Formats: sequence, structure tokens, C-alpha cells
Amino acid sequence: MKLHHSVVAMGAALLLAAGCGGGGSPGSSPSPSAPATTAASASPTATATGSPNFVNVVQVDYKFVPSTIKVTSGGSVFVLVINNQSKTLHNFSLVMKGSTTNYGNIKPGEQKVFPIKVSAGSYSFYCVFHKSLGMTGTLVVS
Ligand SMILES: [Cu+2]
Repeated sequence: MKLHHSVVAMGAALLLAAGCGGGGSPGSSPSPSAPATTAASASPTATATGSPNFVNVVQVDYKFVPSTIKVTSGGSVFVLVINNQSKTLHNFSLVMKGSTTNYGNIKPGEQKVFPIKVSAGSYSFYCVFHKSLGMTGTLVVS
């Protein structure tokens, strides 16, 4: 009768999972992918309601020439161009709905440009220096 002592040596295998720490993997460079531009939708172009009206007035001999300005851009802006062709300092003041706006003086030989927003109506204007001499006019906006 033999007793076999089987010794089972159980070697504990330690598996050291070596974590790879020093991996020199280059960082992924961000690819500059061009943003896909979709077709631009209809551009919201602010369509001007038309080029502004330019009205030329001359100041000469204590008068506005012409003394009556007719504008057909009621509700929008027209551009008043005043040329002082005299040797005297003049002015442009506009009376609209009871309030007077002094747009300033125009020196002899000077040209000034005044964008003026108007609504339909009839208004008077004058030179503050020579109003008493009859240097007045009428702006008619339709
Ligand atoms: Cu004047």
C-alpha cells in the first residue's frame, strides 16, 4: 500500500501587468478642418429706398435761389446743398411744425450739405441774419 503524496505546488503566478507608462505617443494634432460653409442664405441687404435727392440752393444777394424748394421724398431724407456765392455770411434755418432748426452758417464761398429728414408738408426757411431783408424761402415736400 503506497501513499502517494502528491504535492501540488501551486505556484502563484503573479502576473504583473506592466502598464506601459512611457508611451511616447505624439499627441494628435488638431486637424484644422475648414468649417464647411453652407451656402449663405439670401443676404439681408438693406435696400435703400433710392438714392437721396440732392437739391441745390444758392445764396446770393440776400436771397435763396431758388426760394422755393420742391422735394418729392416725403418721409425720407433729402440732401440740401447750399452754396453761398455772396460776400456775406449766411445761414439756413428751417421751420418745421412750429420748431425751428438752425442748420448753421455758410461762409462766403462755402458749400454746405445738410441731410434733412422731411415729411410731407410745406415749410419755411430763412437766413437768421437777413430774415428781415426777405431772405426766406419755402420748402414743399410731397
Ligand atoms: Cu443771409
